Amino acid sequence: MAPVRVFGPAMSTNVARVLVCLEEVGAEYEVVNIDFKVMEHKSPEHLARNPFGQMPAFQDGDLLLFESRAISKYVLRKYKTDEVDLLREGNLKETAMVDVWTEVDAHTYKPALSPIVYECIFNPIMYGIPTNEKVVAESLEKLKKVLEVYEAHLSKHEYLAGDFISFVDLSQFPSTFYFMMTPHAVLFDSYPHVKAWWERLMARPSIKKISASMIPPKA
Ligand code: GTB
Repeated sequence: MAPVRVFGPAMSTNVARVLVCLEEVGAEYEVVNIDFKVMEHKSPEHLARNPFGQMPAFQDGDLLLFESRAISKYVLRKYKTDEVDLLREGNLKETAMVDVWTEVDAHTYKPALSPIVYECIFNPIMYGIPTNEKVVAESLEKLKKVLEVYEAHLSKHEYLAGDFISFVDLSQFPSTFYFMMTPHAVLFDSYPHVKAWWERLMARPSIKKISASMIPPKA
């Protein structure tokens, strides 16, 4: 059977989210690069895969999907085994905690952290646009409030949804990885349980492998 296909560059955070899930479950997959710089994501071919002209898109036979969290969940369900169940769907309470922290990731953590990544990494390195320090300062204040909650939570649990690795931890890896490349990475030193959680994630073979292909190209 043909391997599943992921459309988009690994250096894109939403693509990396899907790739790390594919690695965790040991699936065979193919990455089809989509060239940002020539706006290939807005081409008719890519719009047929993702009508919003965004990355990633995903293909499994005649099934086409977009939205990285939905794709990741499809992957984790398709390749789930008794040993690897990263959505914890066999346990109602654990699934609920995965859902809670997936919402936190999408609506609280990422919105606080992403502007810092754009301003300090993507804009200056890829597009030669200088960092807007006002945006960074405002986002850092928001991020500190989020990290205070994470610190309290991770002082009681090894991972976000409980004492088990799950999709939500993997989901937060791509933007956190880029944040750790910014001059503001030292912020995590003030939150020792968050820092230890991050180090546990970075020790995973799946994350080591995908993060190696996430270095942004220079403008
Ligand atoms: N909710 C969607 C999902 O989770 O899949 C969001 C998808 C999304 O925003 N994808 C981005 C995209 O396609 C790429 S990942 N943006 C183009 C567009 O919206 O037109 C985020 C990203 C953006 C930019 C860089 N960069 O400059 O290097 C890297 C990563």
